Amino acid sequence: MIRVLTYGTYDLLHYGHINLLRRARALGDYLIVGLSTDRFNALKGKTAFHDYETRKRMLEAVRYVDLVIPEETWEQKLGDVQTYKADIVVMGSDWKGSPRFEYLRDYCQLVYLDRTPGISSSDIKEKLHLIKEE
Ligand code: C2G
Repeated sequence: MIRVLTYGTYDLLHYGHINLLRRARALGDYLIVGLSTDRFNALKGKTAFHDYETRKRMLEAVRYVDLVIPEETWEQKLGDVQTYKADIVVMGSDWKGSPRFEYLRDYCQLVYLDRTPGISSSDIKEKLHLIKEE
């Protein structure tokens, strides 16, 4: 049983997120998502449109996701790898080489998957705002 772990805010769930989750799950047999809490988003300088509970419920409805856990700090990742016996940590390529993840190489496999171009939660928010104004 290969267990895969990934992290994110997953706000306004879109096909870029789904592409990541599908490919991450395909690397193993079980996918855990560390979902950024609203407090942690504030730490990341992000304000999600949907709150944690809503984002969690939406993620849990995705066929590729087996378990959603809260991501509350940057530092919890090694503990999560050990607690959930993750064999692989997967992130989108925008995180490639980040010290926030690179140290995990001593404890598990670390895989960066290409981001899906042309879509992001912030773009969606911007475009929705423009439509509202028309
Ligand atoms: N992603 C992607 N393609 C996009 C948008 C996002 O592959 N067009 C990926 C990101 O690279 C990330 C995941 O989808 O792996 C979730 O994206 P975000 O919710 O934006 O996550 P982020 O804010 O980068 O949070 O501790 C790590 C952070 O919690 C990651």
